[in-house]
Amino acid sequence: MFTNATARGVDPFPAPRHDWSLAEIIALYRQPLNDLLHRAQSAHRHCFDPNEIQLSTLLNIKSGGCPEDCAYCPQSVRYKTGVESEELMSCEQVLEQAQRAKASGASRFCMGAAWRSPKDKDIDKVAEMIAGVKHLGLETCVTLGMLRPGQPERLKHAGLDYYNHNLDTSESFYGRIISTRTYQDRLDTLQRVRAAGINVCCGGIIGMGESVDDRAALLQTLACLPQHPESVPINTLVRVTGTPLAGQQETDPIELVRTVATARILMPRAYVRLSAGRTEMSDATQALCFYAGANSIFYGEKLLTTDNPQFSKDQSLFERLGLRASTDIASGETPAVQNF
Ligand code: SAM
Ligand code: DTB
Ligand code: SF4
Repeated sequence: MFTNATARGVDPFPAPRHDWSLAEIIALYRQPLNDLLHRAQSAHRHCFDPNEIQLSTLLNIKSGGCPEDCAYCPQSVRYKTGVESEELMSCEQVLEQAQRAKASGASRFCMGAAWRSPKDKDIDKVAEMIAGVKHLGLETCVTLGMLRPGQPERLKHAGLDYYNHNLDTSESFYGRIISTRTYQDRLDTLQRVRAAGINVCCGGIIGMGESVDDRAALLQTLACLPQHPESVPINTLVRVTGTPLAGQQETDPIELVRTVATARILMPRAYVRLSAGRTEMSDATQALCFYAGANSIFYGEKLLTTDNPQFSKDQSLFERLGLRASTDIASGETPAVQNF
């Protein structure tokens, strides 16, 4: 006898929507946690293996000295955070780190640069790095700031799989965090990246003093893009001494779990990444985030300038939770060594 909803002709998982209202998202976010988690985990299981986590490794290829004023960021030249301004790394240095990431089991290698926007000669150098990383059989991702017309095409040509560019928060809270570029600037870069055929990695930060409505509005903007981002990083603010946000209150872990679960429901096919902030999170919080639908992490002992959990700590967490590293690589071979 057919009893489930699909068999009765009612698909419990209709095609992903792009028309969510703010009120609907707030209602999802605020519902009793068990109901929210159940719905998020059901959506997750419909689209993904619930025990598989995608591993991305980050490398800061150009550290510090950034002219922008993002209030959370230790790399802005405006704040005294102790982060030195460095030149762009050489291609050889980058490829050495990419080899290590591959040997550790990462499937994606993300290169970040503390730029407002890259110059054309920077694009040439980064293109060489992308081609080299791709040749190693890793997925490639870069985050270089705002891109001008024509630049995404050159990155795509070099073999770029993903471009990370975060909206960070809601449009209305945004002005409290950044004054040197507009929300629309960010949307324009995202649109150019998408038009060049590059996968979009776009998310935000929680714990900057924003309200639940701001978190819902950020998720609404992401979920109402013509195509959902393929990756959605959810960062928890890392409170770096010297930045204007250093004195923010600690983020309530339950709010993080709610944000992850809501992102999973709104963008069921996206990789939702539990991003910055994991060193300060308990194992239980991370486990709840994985249950809520997070299926990607930054793997490696450093983010850009701040610490990320030790390899051994993540390996033990994965073992205890019965999680595996995903070996899916959209564009190449699987990693040579699997640590999990
Ligand atoms: N400069 C480029 C840009 O802003 O697009 C690329 C690098 S930037 C550091 C990438 C992202 O890292 C930011 O958009 C923000 O979401 C995140 N981030 C930076 N500092 C952070 C912090 N202290 N805590 C959490 N996330 C942070
Ligand atoms: C993203 O969403 N988070 C990463 C990556 N994209 C580039 C960066 C987190 C940075 C945390 C602070 C730091 O280490 O400087
Ligand atoms: Fe610069 Fe990016 Fe940091 Fe903003 S987030 S200050 S643009 S490095």
